[in-house]
Amino acid sequence: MILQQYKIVFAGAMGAGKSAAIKTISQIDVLSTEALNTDVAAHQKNLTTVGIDYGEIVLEDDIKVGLYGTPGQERFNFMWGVICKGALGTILLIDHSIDDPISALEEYLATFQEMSNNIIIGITHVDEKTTQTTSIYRDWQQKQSHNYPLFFVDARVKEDVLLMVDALIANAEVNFAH
Ligand SMILES: Nc1nc2c(ncn2[C@@H]2O[C@H](COP(=O)(O)OP(=O)(O)OP(=O)(O)O)[C@@H](O)[C@H]2O)c(=O)[nH]1
Ligand SMILES: [Mg+2]
Repeated sequence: MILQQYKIVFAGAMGAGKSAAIKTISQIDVLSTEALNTDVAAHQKNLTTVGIDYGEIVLEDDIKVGLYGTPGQERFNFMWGVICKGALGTILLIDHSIDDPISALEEYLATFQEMSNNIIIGITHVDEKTTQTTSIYRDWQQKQSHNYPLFFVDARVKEDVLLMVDALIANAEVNFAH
């Protein structure tokens, strides 16, 4: 029997791995809205999400989780608020291999803080970058008044994505249960 149903949002910039993360853990065929990428200046990849990705996973205790992926491109930012409505929280994915991941993190965090008070940060593509150290995130966290849980993950790895989903649900249970 399905006892509870949650909605979780995957957010973050183009190519961070939102669609990949949903495909990695979804137990149903993902409903995706990927189209040919015409913005190669922003990212080289072939496909980009232009609507909503949707997947589902049933966790222990029969908790059914709807997985919603946002389109990363700024031109679709009008959709972000709509997708976040009623969500348990947001998993914000940041691509470590881009030029200035801290600026991207700050920008996306500022935007999604307006729509969600339960946020988990996932730093992706860590395996790709050798020149930039991951200690930039620890330094950044030390300057913040509010510390969001932050994980180094690979969106293609099931355990990594599930770790973030579990953290988001645990966070909601601890902070927003009353
Ligand atoms: N090497 C590496 N590749 C990754 C990692 N995470 C995701 N990827 C790959 O990076 C690409 C990310 O693409 P998407 O999942 O389409 O990115 P997205 O965030 O949905 O992007 P938009 O829909 O364009 O906003 C995919 O090819 C993934 O397989 C990672 O940690 N390391
Ligand atoms: Mg996508």
